[in-house]
Amino acid sequence: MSPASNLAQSLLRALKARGVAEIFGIPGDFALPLFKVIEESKILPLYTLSHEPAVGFAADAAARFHTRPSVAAVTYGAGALNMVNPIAAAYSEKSPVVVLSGGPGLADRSTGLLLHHQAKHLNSQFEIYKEVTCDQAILDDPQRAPQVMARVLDNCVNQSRPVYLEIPRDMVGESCGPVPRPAPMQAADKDALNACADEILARIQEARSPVLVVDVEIRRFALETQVTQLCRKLGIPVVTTFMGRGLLAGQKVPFRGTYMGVAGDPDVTQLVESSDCLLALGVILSDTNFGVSEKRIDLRRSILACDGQVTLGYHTYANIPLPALVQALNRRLRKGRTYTAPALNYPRGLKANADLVTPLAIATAVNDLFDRAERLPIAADMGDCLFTALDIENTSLVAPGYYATMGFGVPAGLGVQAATGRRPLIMVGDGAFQMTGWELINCRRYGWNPIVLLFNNASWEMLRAFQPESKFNNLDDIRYADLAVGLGGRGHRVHTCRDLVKALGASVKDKSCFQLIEIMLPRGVMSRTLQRYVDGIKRMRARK
Ligand code: S1T
Ligand code: MG
Repeated sequence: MSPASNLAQSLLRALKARGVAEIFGIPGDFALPLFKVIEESKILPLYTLSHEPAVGFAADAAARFHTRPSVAAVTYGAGALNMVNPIAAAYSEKSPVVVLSGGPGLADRSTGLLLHHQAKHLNSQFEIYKEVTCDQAILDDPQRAPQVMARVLDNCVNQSRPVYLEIPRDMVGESCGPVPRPAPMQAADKDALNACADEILARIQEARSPVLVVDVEIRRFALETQVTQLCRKLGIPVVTTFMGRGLLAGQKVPFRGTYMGVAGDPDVTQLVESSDCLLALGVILSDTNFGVSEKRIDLRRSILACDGQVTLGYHTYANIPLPALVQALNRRLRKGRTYTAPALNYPRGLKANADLVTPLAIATAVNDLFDRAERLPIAADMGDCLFTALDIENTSLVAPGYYATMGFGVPAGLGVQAATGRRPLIMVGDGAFQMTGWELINCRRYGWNPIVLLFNNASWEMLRAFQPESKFNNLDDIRYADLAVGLGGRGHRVHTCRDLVKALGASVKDKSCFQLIEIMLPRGVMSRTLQRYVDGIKRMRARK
């Protein structure tokens, strides 16, 4: 238990005790007292950005890389309601973001006047955040606050989902007791856990072609080491989902690639869709993960371990947390089958010639860069840049692979650098860059120097792929590279593979500021994965 302090200090200490390492935020009058304590207490570093969506995306990406919560602090109404979309993405993709919002004080609530920043009711914001968080509270009672904070923050950690805390501005300075220490996840029932683990291994033993599918919960609960061990012991083929891209990167496991149904590598699709026993660990059963499949996967023959339970065919074991299950499986297993995965052939060796750049050339150039220089963590936005990332060797990556919101890329990259100190590679389309690319103006203040690959096809190309006749998909060519200097960075506009290799080389060397590599792509040219994705969707729709 830590020394008594005011409510905001108790909250900051409780966040730190749960592994939080930074706060992203934009203040406002309802949040000024809170931000004053954040800045003056120095309990956690504060990074202010320029627009609330970016605050949410940065905190989300930081939480994903930390595998621990991060914080998005905003003001009431105009701030918090501007951040609902990123928090919805964090909810869907199981990212533990703590939303701190300043709020009207008791005095504000009793004037009888409608308050600035207020929507329909004074609690409209609280009600709205109920839809995108797993727990919420307004800290309007300093006596009860420590227990309430502990409950909400522990739910954030144990469910790996966003939570919402509103701090009325007149509560910030109230003296408040220390917050109880973090409470661990509810333990599984021993017998149920043993029965579940035994049944899983029996099914795998009986199966002709079992396959292990790994997804985001494995990262969220920091289980990659244990799952790597499990992969080696099981000795069966391993694939990630689209959302799980980047998992087990660099680990010596029988990794076959990323399952993407009709959009993916046909060998991987065949492997997964013909398996008679899929062990899916920590999966999100989403359309982007499993919906684009030629032959619907028979989930009755699958073992689904997610959301703290395990479903096998028609029955479910409740309250089996994934960490406990992976531990139980590892404890039972000695070295099992041996399975050697065929080497994965990622494109390499881009010719620095006058050929126009294509998405595949970008992936090839990045693989060459990672081989030559250093492997950078990737933050990708929604658009063909994300599908292009499938041709980049499996590396640590954050992207909105399921919720699929644009605007994630640039702020997420800033969040990754703030959280890890590592230089990120950001991949973003021109449409998405128009939404949150401006956040690069915050790099100089914090010494961030991302390398940004901007796919400039002057188009909402992913939409054009589905509806080519629509003119509204045409965007103007803004010459983004020319803007870079004004934003505090350096710009490179490239048309040919030679330009691209040169710009990447120069960018890796120049660590003094962000590098904006604007890659000109003709409309209608897309990555092979997006092409397969679009063709597959069209085929499936035509069949209906
Ligand atoms: N608004 C937001 C915030 N997120 C979205 N995903 C969309 C709208 C819909 C949408 C797409 S893909 C896409 C839009 C507008 C175009 C993306 O354009 P750009 O960033 O330039 O990338 P590219 O040209 O590679 O497609 C998905 C289907 O929902
Ligand atoms: Mg575009």
